[in-house]
Amino acid sequence: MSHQHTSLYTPSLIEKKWQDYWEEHKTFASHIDPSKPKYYILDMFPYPSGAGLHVGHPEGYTATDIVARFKRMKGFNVLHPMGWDAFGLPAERAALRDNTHPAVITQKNIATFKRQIKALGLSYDWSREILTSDPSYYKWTQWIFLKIYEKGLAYLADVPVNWCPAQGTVLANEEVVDGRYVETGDPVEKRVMRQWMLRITDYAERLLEGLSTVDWPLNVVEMQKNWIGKSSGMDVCFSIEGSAQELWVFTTRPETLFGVTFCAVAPEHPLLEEIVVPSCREAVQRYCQKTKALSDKTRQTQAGKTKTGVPTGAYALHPLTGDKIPIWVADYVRHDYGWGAVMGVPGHDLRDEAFATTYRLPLIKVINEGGALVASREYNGLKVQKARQCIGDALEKQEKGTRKTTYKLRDWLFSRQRYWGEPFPVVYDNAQNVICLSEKELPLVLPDLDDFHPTKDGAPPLGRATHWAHTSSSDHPLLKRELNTMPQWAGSCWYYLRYMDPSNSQKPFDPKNEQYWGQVDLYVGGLEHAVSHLLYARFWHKVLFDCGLVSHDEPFKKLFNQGMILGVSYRDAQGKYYPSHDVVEKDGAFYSPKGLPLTSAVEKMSKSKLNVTNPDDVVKVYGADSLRLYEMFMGPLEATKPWQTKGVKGVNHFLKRLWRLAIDEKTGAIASAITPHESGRESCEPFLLKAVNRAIFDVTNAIEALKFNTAISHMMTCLNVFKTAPFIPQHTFEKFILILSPFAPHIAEELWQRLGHKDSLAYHPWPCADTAYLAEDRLTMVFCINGKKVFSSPVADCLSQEAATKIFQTHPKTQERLAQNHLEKIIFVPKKLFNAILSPGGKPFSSL
Ligand code: ANZ
Repeated sequence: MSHQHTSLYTPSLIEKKWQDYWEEHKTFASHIDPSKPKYYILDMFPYPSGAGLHVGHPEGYTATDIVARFKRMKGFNVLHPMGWDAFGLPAERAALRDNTHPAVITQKNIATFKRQIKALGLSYDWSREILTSDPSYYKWTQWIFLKIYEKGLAYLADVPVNWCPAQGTVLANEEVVDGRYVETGDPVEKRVMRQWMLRITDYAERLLEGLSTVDWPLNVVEMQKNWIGKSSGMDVCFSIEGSAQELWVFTTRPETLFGVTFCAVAPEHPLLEEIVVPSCREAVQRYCQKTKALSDKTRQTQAGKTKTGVPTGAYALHPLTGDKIPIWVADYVRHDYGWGAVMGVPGHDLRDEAFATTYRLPLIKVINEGGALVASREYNGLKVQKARQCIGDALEKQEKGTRKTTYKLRDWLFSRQRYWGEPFPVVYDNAQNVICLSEKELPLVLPDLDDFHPTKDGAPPLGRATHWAHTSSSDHPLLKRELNTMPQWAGSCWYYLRYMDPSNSQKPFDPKNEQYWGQVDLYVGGLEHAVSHLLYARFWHKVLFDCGLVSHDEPFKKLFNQGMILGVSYRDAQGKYYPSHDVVEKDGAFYSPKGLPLTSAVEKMSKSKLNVTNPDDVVKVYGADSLRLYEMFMGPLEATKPWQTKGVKGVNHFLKRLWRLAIDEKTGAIASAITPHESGRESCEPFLLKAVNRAIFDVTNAIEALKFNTAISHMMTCLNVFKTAPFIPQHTFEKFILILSPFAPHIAEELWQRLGHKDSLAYHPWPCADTAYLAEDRLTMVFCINGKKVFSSPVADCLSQEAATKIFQTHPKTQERLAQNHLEKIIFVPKKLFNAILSPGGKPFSSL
């Protein structure tokens, strides 16, 4: 017997068979086809790490694969590509650890990733595969950089940078959290260096506005808004008593101006030296020394902590009243925001209140509970909005203030002192002028380096490529190359565009292709990219839009974040971890093989906790279809949830039951319970039709809503009904196979073929639910007149009194009595009884 007719459910045989079939038939290759609507579905492409795929990858990939397969069956022309985000620090760090060249390690890791991904039966169009570290790709990353430069959006500047000594490079603000590099936790310090910067701040407003045109999770929209950090407010000027200097502050709440009881400046404030009075000088100096030594992080994360400060002895003059206001120096005032100074309003600002409480400064309420101004002279009684406007006008008129919008977003630091990245396509002449390479000089290929380690002093490692680093042209005998490289985010800023036309050697992509494929319709990936990648890519996209190179100004129409998959870890009292397969469970408690009691915890998967699940192992034992089903059945896609191998067994069991239902155990042919189309028996089984139509309806809706776990339970319910039937019309059974196919494509293709079909089901039209079978279960309601039954009628579960009255009123058996009698009242017992109390004479029922 050929393996095609294996009689037991053997994923290892059928899965490989179908993966080969799809590859050989190029089943998922996509081409521009104007006769079909397009659907572009994208995964955040992985950086191919040495660890290979973890179970978090297939979560998002399966979800997008289900949608891709579903949309094809729905008649869409689907673009569903995959590629590799290979440049950047993570790959280089791995190469350093392994003592291998990053190019070599990247190729090796990609091979593993690709093998693993292919083993999952994901329907990617592999002909569109891209690699960001390939010169044929980064040629165009360099080309886009030049476009950005031509638009005046890239510039060199001596800037304070986040210098990470451990990594030997600078980092972008987005890569630093709490004073540490987010990837490694290495501390980061401030340094001034000459760097390439991208003017993302020019796009702050549009990056904000665009968020209202996309269908993104609210939390991501919120995170981007916060990162951009727009505040509308005013710069307000306080004169300083006995000084020609002015103290400027930025406030978002000018209406609270009459509640100002102090001003505070940051320890770095430039005026401090000058305004501090002699008796306070020493204390101020000591205070400043102390706070400046603290990192930004400690200073800013003390939201709950007591605020500290010391008086300067100087006074500011209130811009509208001329009242004297003490000036303090305080560490909760940031030197890098606004003017590095605040007007303190303890009555309405929590930080100011905390400060005022500590130092017994007065607190004045200037807005009452009704939202109207008090203690604010001629502005008393005005509502907040109005007061903001009037006080703003007054300040502007007296030249004591100007309205202003500020953003927290800073320009994007775009140079790295690392090897494994895109070289900048520019050279410098003797006078340090920037000269752009011409298009025909691209790609500027990254030179091979034996020693690509970062240097101790921050000099870029490309300086070691001495031949490469110096060049010349007809006009310039001596040119120096830029030795910094681009950050790892560069390649991912436009990869979704390259997929549309991956092998174009003349252009990054043909406008025709871009016009056809348009926006990414659905983009799925982890929440860790909420700000960085998704902000950078939107920025580049808008620049490309302004260059007329793309037709939409937002790249990703709908975004969805998959939740994190956690692992269950077990450890003993000594803190030693045990792998789950060594753990013995007894009466709900866990023990080591030697009987030590263990505690279990649900945590991020990590090698050191021995709680990592490798998808390869799951596929080996249960098959890819079971892995896919389980990844989707664990819970809502967006939820954080723990991996449980028990659950894989559960969905595997579901597939085995399906197999046993369809396949004759002895022959491997279709079981006799699946009756062919011509048998004429199909109409006899309304409960099967009901079950399958309900499943089609519910699964369709669930996929559209990305609720894959509920889709699977609907299919389980349907299979349970099938199991009770003595026979299942092939027709009906096939519909089930079709709706299962996006989730478990291998078993679906196999059964489909054994049912006699020649072609893959990948483009078979998605079944349509017959709504006639969707009606609620019917009940029987008794209709009475004066307590005596007149007739009974089958009704829907949820029948209302109005609908029951209609049935009663139009029934032939009630017509005569209704015409002669008067309705007193109706007694309605939902689902059971309708009783009309009639009495002779009076108005006929119908006129009520
Ligand atoms: C007076 C006031 C009264 C304020 C009130 C708030 C509430 P966002 O919205 O984040 O832009 N501020 C200004 N510069 C600051 C600095 N360098 N360090 C710390 N705080 C600073 O915040 C703007 C508000 O933050 C400003 O509005 C100012 O306090 C404070 F009931 O002014 B406000």
